Amino acid sequence: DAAHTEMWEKLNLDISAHDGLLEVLGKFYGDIYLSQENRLKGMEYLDFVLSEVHGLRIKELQDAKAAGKKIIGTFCVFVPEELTLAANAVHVGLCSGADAGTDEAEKLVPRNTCALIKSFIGFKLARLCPFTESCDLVVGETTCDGKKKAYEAFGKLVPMHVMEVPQTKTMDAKQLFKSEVLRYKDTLEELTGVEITAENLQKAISIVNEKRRALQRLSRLRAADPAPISGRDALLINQVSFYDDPERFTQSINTLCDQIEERIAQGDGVVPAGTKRLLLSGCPMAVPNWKLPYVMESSNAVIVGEESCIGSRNTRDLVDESADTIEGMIDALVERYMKIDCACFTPNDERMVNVANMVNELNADGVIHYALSFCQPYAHEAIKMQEVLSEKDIPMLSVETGYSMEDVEQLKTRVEAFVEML
Ligand code: BJ8
Repeated sequence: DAAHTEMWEKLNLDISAHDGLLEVLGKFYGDIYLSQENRLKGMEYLDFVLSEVHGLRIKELQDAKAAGKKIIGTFCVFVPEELTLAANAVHVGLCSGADAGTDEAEKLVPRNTCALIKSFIGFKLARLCPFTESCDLVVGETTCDGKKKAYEAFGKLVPMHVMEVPQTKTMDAKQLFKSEVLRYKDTLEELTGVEITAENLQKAISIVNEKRRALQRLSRLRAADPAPISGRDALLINQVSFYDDPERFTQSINTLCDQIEERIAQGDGVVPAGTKRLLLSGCPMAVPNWKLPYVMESSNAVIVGEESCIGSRNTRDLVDESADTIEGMIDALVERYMKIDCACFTPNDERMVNVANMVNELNADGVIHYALSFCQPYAHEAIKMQEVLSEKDIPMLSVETGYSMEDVEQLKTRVEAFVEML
């Protein structure tokens, strides 16, 4: 509507390109989401949030800014949301799940860079993302080579802070990460003028833990057969968890989980009992990267878990809440964040253990490993995971793909053949 357009103009978006994006997104969402049968009533909240993701949610961010709050954008689950919230700032994940401005982006990063990186650069250069344009600070991190080098170019386009994330989990590495957590705390305090205290940090830790608890509850409920919720919907929930207001989000997910419990008690599901169950494992899937989940769930299978940063890798571990001093809380944050089993670490054996555990807990019949094309860390781990899982007789299919729709048919043929042999 007119008020939204005015807001987008103020954010200096390219209005006609942005209109085009929303149209494509709306159509894509209709085909992949709204066409599903037996959807839970509680998903209406998610449909609403998604339909207003560039509208009402951006309005909320603008209102927050007008009230003096700062907006922090992130690309990785290593950036502690707890500190952002403690500094009374808003923490949002910047999506990067669609091709946009690719030609321009390829002037700043090599062509053989993963689609996620090209996407956040392309969205910025094409002036398409109201979240990026709303940010007072974007926080990057030294995870994969692609991202850390891309931030050198991206940092010329937006105000940036880059956290050094270590590549191993030794005591020294933890110490390094702790100093980076403290440096991020200082940066936030300077930006917001808010001092991070034991009191506001404790509250923030509890808010984020509650969000993770609600998502853990959702994950556990997906062990039921028939599957009570589609993988697409569960992915959407995890995606929305990165930009919705955390307390409102937690409440709506708990309401949705109540509905799921009722459904399970009645023996109902989104698919018939006995439908083949798949675990999706690998790179994060940012909005609107729904291609592979859609292909999987149109191949006589249902996704029962996402081993990904937009999924269990972000929700599995909670921050210990027993500390009552700021030092103790910072240590608890460091402990928790250094458990993340990102493929950028070496070694990263715990990820293999976590995937096998998820297969068991969720009664999955097989794993589809997903690496974005040109993503070195996850492509390496695909090979390792194939080995580890085959020793346990867990079937796995390794998929490498980007955001384009060109390979949908080919993917479908491979996924169908995999499901058939389960
Ligand atoms: S903690 S997974 S969010 S780094 S797909 S940009 S790895 S080349 S996203 Fe990640 Fe943090 Fe790790 Fe999670 Fe590089 Fe691969 Fe691209 Fe990737």
